Amino acid sequence: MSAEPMILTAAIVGAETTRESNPAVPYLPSEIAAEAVRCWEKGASIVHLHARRPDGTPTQEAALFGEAIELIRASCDIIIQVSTGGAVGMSGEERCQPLTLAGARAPEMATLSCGSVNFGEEIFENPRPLMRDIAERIRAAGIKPELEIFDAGMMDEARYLHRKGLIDLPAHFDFVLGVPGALAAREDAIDYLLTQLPEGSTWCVAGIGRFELPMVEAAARRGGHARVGFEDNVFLSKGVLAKGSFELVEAAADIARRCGRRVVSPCEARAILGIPARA
Ligand code: KMH
Ligand code: ZN
Repeated sequence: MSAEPMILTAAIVGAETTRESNPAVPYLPSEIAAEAVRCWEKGASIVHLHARRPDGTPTQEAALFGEAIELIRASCDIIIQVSTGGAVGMSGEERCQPLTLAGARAPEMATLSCGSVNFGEEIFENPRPLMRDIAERIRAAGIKPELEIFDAGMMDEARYLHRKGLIDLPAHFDFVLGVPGALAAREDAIDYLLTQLPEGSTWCVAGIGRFELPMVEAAARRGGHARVGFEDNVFLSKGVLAKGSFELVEAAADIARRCGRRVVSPCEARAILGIPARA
């Protein structure tokens, strides 16, 4: 019997990590695209995208996402997932700009945060009207959502969105664990969230900071998928900066294989997630 497939997502930019914490954080579309391709070479089948201005400040400007997406697609078939979370303090309108991209620049997936949460010393605001609005826009664009779960009650909010007819279930969930102020990166947190997972759903874990790689192993052992990259963590090991998110993808792929999992291609990941195949 062949090993159970495992999808690796590379979150290579984010909105918070800067070159002060790791000089290899990509800012320009060309840098973002080159890093996405390196991650694909190491086994990532999804890239989770944010955008930056040349000075590193976060932006959700569609043109910058579009430029990066075109460059990525010129080199590989990795699944493109855009952020609708953006950065703390952005308006809903601002956050949703990448959903307007069409044709060769259209994303295949987009994140949908399932509630507000303390985010370090700040608040990542996702009041219900905004959450419903973003869900509606993702649906209208024909994009597969990834439901971002930062805290336990967000599993209930996912079901609320389903009752409102705004998302389909089963769905794909991302448990983002270890954000200061939110649900901790602990194995028992994953186990609880799994008791709340709608039947037939797929799930991924993104561990923040030093919990990133341990959470890959926890997910691998439980049949889940995993996300790594500079958005969540910039260290390969204690005190050792990663040269790029690609090194974290490589480490995650090693962990997956050691746990008896098979790291899948974007093509197989599309089939698992119910995303149409690309020509
Ligand atoms: N930057 C965080 C405030 C997402 O991409 O959907 C939100 C975030 C979530 O990164
Ligand atoms: Zn993000």
